[in-house]
Amino acid sequence: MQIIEGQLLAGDDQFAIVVSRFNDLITKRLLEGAIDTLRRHGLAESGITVVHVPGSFELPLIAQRLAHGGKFHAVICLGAVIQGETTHHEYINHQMAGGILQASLTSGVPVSFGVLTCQSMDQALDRAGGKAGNKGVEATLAAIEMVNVLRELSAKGL
Ligand code: INI
Repeated sequence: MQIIEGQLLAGDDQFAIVVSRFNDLITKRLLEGAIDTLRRHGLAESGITVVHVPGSFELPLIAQRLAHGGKFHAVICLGAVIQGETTHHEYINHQMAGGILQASLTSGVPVSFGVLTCQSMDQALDRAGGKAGNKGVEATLAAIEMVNVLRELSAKGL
């Protein structure tokens, strides 16, 4: 039996973080969590690039460009979509999530999904460093692990 796992070491890799300005009370906290997690897992400052975009709807285009550019080992997308009185959020969520996945699948580069999709600001605060953790940390750990899973697969010729 062979078991392949990715270590949680960021080492000399290059990570891009794409973060939405919309709901920046929340996204600033996601960004802090993401940067702190990269540092704690051994990444040098020179390995971190942060790109700001207006809203979550804009995340896929920039993620796709960065993932296809050949400079980054992974891209971390951060945003917060909070339900309003209309169905606007549904259109953003579906297209944005699909676009982020597409950026990853078409490039072969891990693009992680650190976007909160909540019913209220309180739910978002809970998930941006509050009692339910920090989605930015979670998405960053997933990105680090995926970089290393892909590296392990390549090392084994798989
Ligand atoms: N963008 C968000 O990131 N979160 C939201 O909650 C949100 N809402 O609710 O409208 C939002 N809208 C902006 C959107 O992402 C685009 O920036 C805008 O439509 C321009 O393309």
